[in-house]
Amino acid sequence: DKVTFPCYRWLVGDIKVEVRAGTAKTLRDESISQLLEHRKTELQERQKIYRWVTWAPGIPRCIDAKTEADLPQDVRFENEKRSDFEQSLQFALLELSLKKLAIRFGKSWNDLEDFKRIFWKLKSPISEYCMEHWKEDWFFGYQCLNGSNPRMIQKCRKLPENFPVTSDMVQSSMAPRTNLDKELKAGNIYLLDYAIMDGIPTNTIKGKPQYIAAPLCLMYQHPDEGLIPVAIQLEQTPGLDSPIFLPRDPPLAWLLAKMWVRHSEFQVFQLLSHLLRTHLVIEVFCVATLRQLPAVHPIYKLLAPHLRYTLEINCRGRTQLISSNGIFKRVVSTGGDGLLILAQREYKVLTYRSLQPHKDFADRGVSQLPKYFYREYSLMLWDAIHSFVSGMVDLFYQSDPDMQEDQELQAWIRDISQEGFTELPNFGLPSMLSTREELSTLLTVAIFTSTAQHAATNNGQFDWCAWVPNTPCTMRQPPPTDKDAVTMEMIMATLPDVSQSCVQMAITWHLGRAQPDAIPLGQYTEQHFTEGRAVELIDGFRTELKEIEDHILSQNEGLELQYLFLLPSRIENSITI
Ligand code: OYP
Repeated sequence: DKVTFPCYRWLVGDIKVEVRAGTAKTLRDESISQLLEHRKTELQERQKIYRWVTWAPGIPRCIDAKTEADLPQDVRFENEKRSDFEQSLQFALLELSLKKLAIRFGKSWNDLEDFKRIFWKLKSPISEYCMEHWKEDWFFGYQCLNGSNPRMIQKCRKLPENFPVTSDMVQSSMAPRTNLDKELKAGNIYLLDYAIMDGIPTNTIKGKPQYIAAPLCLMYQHPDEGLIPVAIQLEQTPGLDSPIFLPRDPPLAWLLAKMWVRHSEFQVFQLLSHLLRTHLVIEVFCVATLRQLPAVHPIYKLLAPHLRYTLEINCRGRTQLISSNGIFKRVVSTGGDGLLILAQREYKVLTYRSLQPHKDFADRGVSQLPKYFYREYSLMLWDAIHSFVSGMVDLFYQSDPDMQEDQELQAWIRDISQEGFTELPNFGLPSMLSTREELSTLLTVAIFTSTAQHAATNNGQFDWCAWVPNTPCTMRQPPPTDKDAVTMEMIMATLPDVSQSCVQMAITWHLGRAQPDAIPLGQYTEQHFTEGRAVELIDGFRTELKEIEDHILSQNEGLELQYLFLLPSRIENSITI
């Protein structure tokens, strides 16, 4: 009898050796008692080394490891990745300390133009474009659709009660022969609402308080100008101290109001869209998969490539980025208690639905917005991943009962919903899988989030944040209350100082740049599957990705501002940074 072997991996010195002979098997396919035994011990071993821990209450649980050094070798960075990560960070930080010195011994820091003096060497075509155009209203609108946080904008059918914009206020922004009421009815009005920022405690940096606002911003889909902001209120409670800023106000007042919106955007983008909704969500899948699925299990084989390096980067994030003396504490307004409270608020309202792009766009009412490249491409990618994953699921489970009976799989989903996403009664993910379609959707969420969604949020961060006034990480003065009193002096006193700006540039460069050892979406370098039909499905998936690649490239040809963050060849197969 031919015996098929489970996956073996071991270390020779520092080198990981893998042998993946054998076909994928669910529990019921396993007939040899020795191999059944092996499956059991493998899981027992893994559950001993991969344990859940509550790093902080009210956010997803994560891997029990104080630092990355506590992680088993199997899930650590390989040497090349580690030295590159550490060197790139050193390089960026050194670069910027030189800049700081240059400025300290140079002229003073008193005009927006001065930001140019730290804007050398580390730059990119989009960040330079941003420096030229960041003041323009259409560019502000463009970033709501195709910037780093393309999930904030929502349809506005009725003005919120706490945002008393009148028709008169915005009339001069409207196209001829229309008004706010008509446009609300026509579905051309949208909203950015940062209510979640309201009352978040602020950081104190070198003894100086930092400031946070909770803006509302009304957007209009103008027939000629595209999506533009038409009114901004910086606090949730209207009143004399929180005027509604308009494009026809003194230019510096309107500009500062937009900067305040973009400052909220920095926080929501980095902590909620990026950290919580990609890194931390995927970590739950990492831990559950390692604990509950043996390496021969088809779902383990399917997911493993999409979970590579995520535990280590998240450990590094917890110790160096969001820890009590990390980067956030040192330079960001939400550093300290703020970031956790913000993440907890978002976690409370996090839904499984919102991780599924078709549903998310429908719920936000943004399906009609033109030139929403993020929407178009992410739907294509979702569909391609979903059809690939469904093929795989149908290959290994002939029927729904077949899947229901897989005890390992059911333990896996229980681990995800009960151990990972704890304290989340309204998340909407069942703790038992009944149909193959439910399984395919769940796997598509995991793969889409660890690939496309992470690329869309992570990869543009340098492009959109390097020109600091466009997306400031902190604000050093309170929001303006008097439109006529806004001066350049006040703007410079509000924006991040030289050293905060330098750190923002260094870290976003470090995280946003292309990774040297990246494995692109759909490229499976370790051959987990050997079955003919599985290999065919992988090939089919790659062909679809190639078509999406060509489509995106041809659609972007000649565009002044290209949207290439979702180009399949630039999407990594897992969250590694
Ligand atoms: C880990 O010590 C990560 O310099 C980034 O974290 C940077 C370091 C370590 C090194 C920090 C050091 C990655 C995982 C993650 C995540 C998502 C959130 C990213 C937020 C980036 C914020 C940039 C802040 C600029 C001021």
